[in-house]
Amino acid sequence: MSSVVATSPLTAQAFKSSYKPIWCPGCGDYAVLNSIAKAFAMLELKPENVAVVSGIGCSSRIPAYTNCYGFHGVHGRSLAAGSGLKIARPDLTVLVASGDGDGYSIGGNHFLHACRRNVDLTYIVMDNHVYGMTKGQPSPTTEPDWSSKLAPGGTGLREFHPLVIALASGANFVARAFSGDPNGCASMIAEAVKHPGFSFVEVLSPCVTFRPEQRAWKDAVHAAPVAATDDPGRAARRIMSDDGFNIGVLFKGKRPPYQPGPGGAQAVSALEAGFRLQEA
Ligand SMILES: Cc1ncc(C[n+]2csc(CCOP(=O)(O)OP(=O)(O)O)c2C)c(N)n1
Ligand code: SF4
Repeated sequence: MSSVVATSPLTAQAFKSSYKPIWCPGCGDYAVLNSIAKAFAMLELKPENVAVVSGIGCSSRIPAYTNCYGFHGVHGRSLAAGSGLKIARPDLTVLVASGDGDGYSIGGNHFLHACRRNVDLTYIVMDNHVYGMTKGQPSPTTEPDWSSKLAPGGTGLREFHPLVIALASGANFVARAFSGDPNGCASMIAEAVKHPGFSFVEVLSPCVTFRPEQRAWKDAVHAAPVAATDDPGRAARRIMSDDGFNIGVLFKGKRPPYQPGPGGAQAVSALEAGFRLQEA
């Protein structure tokens, strides 16, 4: 008689590795890690079917803290690696993680073209409006008048507007989440993973060391007053005029995800063959 082994869905803990994060106590990234693990559990994924890809920064340490396949690459290139991986291995769920410095500055060009390509992956940016890992330089999302030791008097530069740029460039799902609401953040990440094409979730995640005033974000955030739209123009107008603290799914598009043609699939197999290790 054959026995039936019941398999129950995995818990969020099963998606975490045994490495203890070395983030500063109180850093928002702890909660983002929890939300990502929770989202994978909600979706009943398995760690061996998920790849987490990142660049460089405190936020980009995330792959090591998950139990999934991981790639901690070079600064600003996470989307190039993640897009290539998804094209070569469409069976995997690919989540790319970044910070505002990694993703919008050195990686800004990749961001535009990843939105345009619409490869079916999820892009999470932990935005703390500062370069945390390299000790507090202003990033593209830093407020122009934020004065610090490294930028006395502020940069005077207008902030980069990631959500609007994502919409203008063709992202198929755009949301803003807050690390201080881990359940809401987990649900948004799960929705982003399920949505076809390039899904972008900007997570406000305070850097308590270089931007301690961001602890007040918990009082500033509020639910977006309107439901997600499928009209990118309308979504962009709303986001341009909001206060930067509207939390929710803001845009759900209908663009079909990128599909490599037969030539592309053949090129990937030829590349794989070229890189295959020869037996001694
Ligand atoms: C090519 C290159 N340039 C610069 C650096 C230095 N560097 C490492 S992390 C980082 C900024 C990270 O900031 P962000 O992405 O906002 O992440 P956070 O640490 O705030 O999470 C920089 C400039 C690098 N590692 N490689
Ligand atoms: S420096 Fe900032 S972003 Fe980096 S771990 Fe510390 S609190 Fe987090």
